[in-house]
Amino acid sequence: MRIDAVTIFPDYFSPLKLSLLGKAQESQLVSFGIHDLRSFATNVHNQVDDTPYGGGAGMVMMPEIWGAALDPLMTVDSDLIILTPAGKRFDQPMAQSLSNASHLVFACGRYEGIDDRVRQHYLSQGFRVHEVSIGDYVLGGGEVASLVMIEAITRLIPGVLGNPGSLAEESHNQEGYLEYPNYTKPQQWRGISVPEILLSGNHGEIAKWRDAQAKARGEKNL
Ligand code: 6GU
Repeated sequence: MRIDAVTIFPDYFSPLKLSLLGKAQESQLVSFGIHDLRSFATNVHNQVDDTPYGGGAGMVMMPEIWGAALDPLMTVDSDLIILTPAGKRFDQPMAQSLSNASHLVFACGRYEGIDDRVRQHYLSQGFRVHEVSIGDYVLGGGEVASLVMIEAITRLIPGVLGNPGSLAEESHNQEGYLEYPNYTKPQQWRGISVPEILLSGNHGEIAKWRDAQAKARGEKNL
């Protein structure tokens, strides 16, 4: 998979070289391109935003500059993802679906967002365009949201996780129940014992116990 991101803060993406994402890149399962929106600015101040038509607080990112940055990236294989708190909420099914894409382009809005004609234009040209939010709170921009999405999506690409068994166990849980609590050595820590059932070797009973625990955890969060 190819992933491009357009941002006025390319440094936000330096964590892509770490850990799972760094390894995925080394093994050529994914490649990243980070593009500085400001390099497409045309006026002397390298301005990328302007005041909103209709008035109001904040600034809106200008469409010409986004067009200049996105045109060379978009192909028939591309999905354009526009990060905005007003977008559709990112979740595991969306991550699953986007993990089958061949090219993702993340447009990281700042300020009050990107002039809506950018979305309208690429949609009208037949591109797949998704406005996405990662949750009901407001961030300073789409960079951190892009990182969240990139990590969730990339780990679903076959070969990225060292142990594919961890993906199989997650899909067992797709009704929305969170994972059961986990334990490792030592068997006693600060007076707290590992639940007896996990030492029993009875895999059927262990699976039942874990399902019940996962359910109880899930209900706590509803
Ligand atoms: Cl994608 N952008 C911003 N600015 N805030 C957010 C968000 C995105 N998702 C949740 N909050």
